[in-house]
Amino acid sequence: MKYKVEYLDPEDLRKLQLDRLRNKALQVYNNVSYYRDAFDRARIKPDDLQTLDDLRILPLTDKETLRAYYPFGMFAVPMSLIKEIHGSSGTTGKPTVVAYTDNDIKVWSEVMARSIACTGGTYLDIIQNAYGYGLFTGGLGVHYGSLELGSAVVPLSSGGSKRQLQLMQDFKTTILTCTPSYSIYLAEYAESLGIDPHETSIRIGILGAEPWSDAMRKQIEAVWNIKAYDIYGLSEIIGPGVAVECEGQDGLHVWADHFLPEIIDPETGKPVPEGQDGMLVITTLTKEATPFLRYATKDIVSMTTGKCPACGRTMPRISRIKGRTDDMLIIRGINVFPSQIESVLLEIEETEPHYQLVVTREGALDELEVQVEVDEKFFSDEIKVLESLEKRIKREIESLLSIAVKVKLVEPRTITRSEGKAKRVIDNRQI
Ligand code: DLL
Repeated sequence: MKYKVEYLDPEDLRKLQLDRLRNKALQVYNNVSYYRDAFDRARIKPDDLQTLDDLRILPLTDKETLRAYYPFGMFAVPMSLIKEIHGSSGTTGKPTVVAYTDNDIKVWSEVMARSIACTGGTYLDIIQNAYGYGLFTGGLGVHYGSLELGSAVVPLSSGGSKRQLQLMQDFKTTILTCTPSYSIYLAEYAESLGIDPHETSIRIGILGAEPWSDAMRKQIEAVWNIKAYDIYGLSEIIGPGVAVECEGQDGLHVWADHFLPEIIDPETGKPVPEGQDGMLVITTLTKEATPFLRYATKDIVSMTTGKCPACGRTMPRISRIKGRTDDMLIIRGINVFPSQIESVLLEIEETEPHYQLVVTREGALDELEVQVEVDEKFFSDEIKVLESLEKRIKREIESLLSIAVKVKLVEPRTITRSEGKAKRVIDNRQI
């Protein structure tokens, strides 16, 4: 299946984008107080957006904005039109909230169907979907895309590796969708059970939600004997399906008829020249429930325009995600901000606000250890007391983050103090 829009002449694409941008600007101006204020402060009206570049006069929106308007203050339509609500990690205890109308789900299904098709998937494929179903957008995003494309989706969600392998063999699934690190873990687990990953019917991996490298791609392709493609997205924009690789495996095509990309210098806010690294900023051109103008993804990429030599699509390509401008970590596909952990620790009387997060990759899976100093008053040699405190902290953090963590209590004044910014994170993963 080929979506013609993916091959639009660049001039026609710009016209379509401008037309959609002007409509969207009017919608948010009329319905979202945050954007009305932003336009008023810039002393412009939506109608003054005469070119795509005119957008730059508006400020960036980010997770902090969403936090300030938690939970529904950024909605641009009445609740009666909202059909689904998702969330992503906020910087502290509360998630960022995003919503979908009927049409938003249609667009999401379309961009995900296009993404699966872009990697070579068709209606004949059986998709083993091992992204988590829930508030996280990975599971349902792939699910909707598969329905739209006409392939068969097996909604396994994340985890349950034994069952994943059993059904993979019995159902002869042909596409695996999960995080890249889980795909490696699953292959290793298969081998440990005496199952040869080469003997399965998997032919394509559509992998994302966390950073990975070309070296990891080679490893995954070799261990499974498949083609592994990078898929990118974020809840605030729609979920997975913002950008994906084609057979060229040289950059991810951004579905720019729905998501208008800009690459800016995160320090100055100025656009960076083509091919240079900067922060990806996205404007949703068609989203109805939670449309965002100039959403700061905090992801560092470079962008290339022009017809793709491999597939002929004219949609711009972004590089792999090269890093972040903030301190967000992704542990087993789940976004974690040190400030979230801090907010838990500050509530616990027995600990000091001195902590460090140590991230390692054990085999293919990420481990997060939270080391925290115990208050002198409470520090006791009684192992039982310390163990129960450790367990309590672990429980609290795990219930906020939904991932397993290790907690290690350390003696007062043992975590290295810094004279400047505290070094909260030691990331020992080699990705
Ligand atoms: O991770 C959506 C998604 C699901 C994408 C399944 C791909 C596959 P969030 O939980 O909101 O949404 O996290 C978004 O994850 O800003 C990036 O920092 C990171 N991320 C997503 N895809 C990739 C990728 C989903 N392919 C945040 N490579 C983004 C590197 C990625 N980082």
